[in-house]
Amino acid sequence: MLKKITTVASVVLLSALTACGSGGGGASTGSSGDTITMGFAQVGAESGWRTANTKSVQDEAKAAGIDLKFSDAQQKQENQIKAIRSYIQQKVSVIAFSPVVETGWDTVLLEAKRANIPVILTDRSIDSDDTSLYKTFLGSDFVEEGRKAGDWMVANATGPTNVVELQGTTGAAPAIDRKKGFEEKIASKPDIKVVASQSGDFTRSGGKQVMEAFLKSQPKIDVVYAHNDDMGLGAIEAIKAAGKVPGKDIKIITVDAVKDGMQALANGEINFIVECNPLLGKQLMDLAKKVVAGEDVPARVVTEEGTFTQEQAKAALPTRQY
Ligand code: GYE
Repeated sequence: MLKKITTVASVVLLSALTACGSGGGGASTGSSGDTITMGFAQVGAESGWRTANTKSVQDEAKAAGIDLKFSDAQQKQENQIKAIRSYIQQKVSVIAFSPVVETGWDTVLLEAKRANIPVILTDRSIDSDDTSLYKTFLGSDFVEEGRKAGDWMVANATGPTNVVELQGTTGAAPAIDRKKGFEEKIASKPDIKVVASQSGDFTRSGGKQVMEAFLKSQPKIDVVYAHNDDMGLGAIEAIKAAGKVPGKDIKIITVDAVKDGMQALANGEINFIVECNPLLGKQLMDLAKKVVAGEDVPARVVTEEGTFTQEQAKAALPTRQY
């Protein structure tokens, strides 16, 4: 601890020197004293999950006394990179972000590393060989979520089953991994076929649009596997508009278990939801405090989550937080 403070103090001194005597002021770095400043580069506001996640981060930062600088990248990597660069310039104590896609982060994260600003990945991970670019990754096991969806499919398929898949954002960890886990589980059942698979970008309108196209191009659809509730809810609209009954004529599996999804599940329009917990704020702030204090943190923190059937959704809804 003491050693860390000394290291950080010399960094502050160094940056003060390189600032060419620009006359005091300076950002509140965790190092300069009490307040930890966190720069948080959020993906966007694409889904109910994201809204709940943002609220959790904002509420818990406040509760922890952490000064939060928050940006919304509108699902664009370039915006997230810009936000991270600006946090580096502002000399925040810690940067946390949820990478919109998996690849292409090494350069900007190296800049953060050189500036001695620790980075925490939250919700989504990156695909990089250099694990020294971040301190920890807090979030769900998306492959496992895909497996849970696949298990339900295998257990509930009766005869030949045509599945259409609504993928999340192209290149995003949850889209890649939820696809992978599902495919792994249905591989043993040649009767279950994914006949079409396309990205709906994790949004309701995206899910609706892609489902409309699937309904036109696919002669027989038995099941929709949507990588999140919002796209599943969009698909429900498309299915109804095509004169079919969601949950009966076409079964629906989704991931997230946010309120609107759970309501549709309880109403019988969705058949199964795999839970993905967006309430990461508390754990994130705890990790941030440790990282800024130079304490060791586990390289990976996995969130605990379950699954919901229609009956379980009815029971859980009244006390659901998000
Ligand atoms: O499932 C989806 C959101 O990264 C886990 O992003 C998150 C996913 C979530 O848009 O609804």
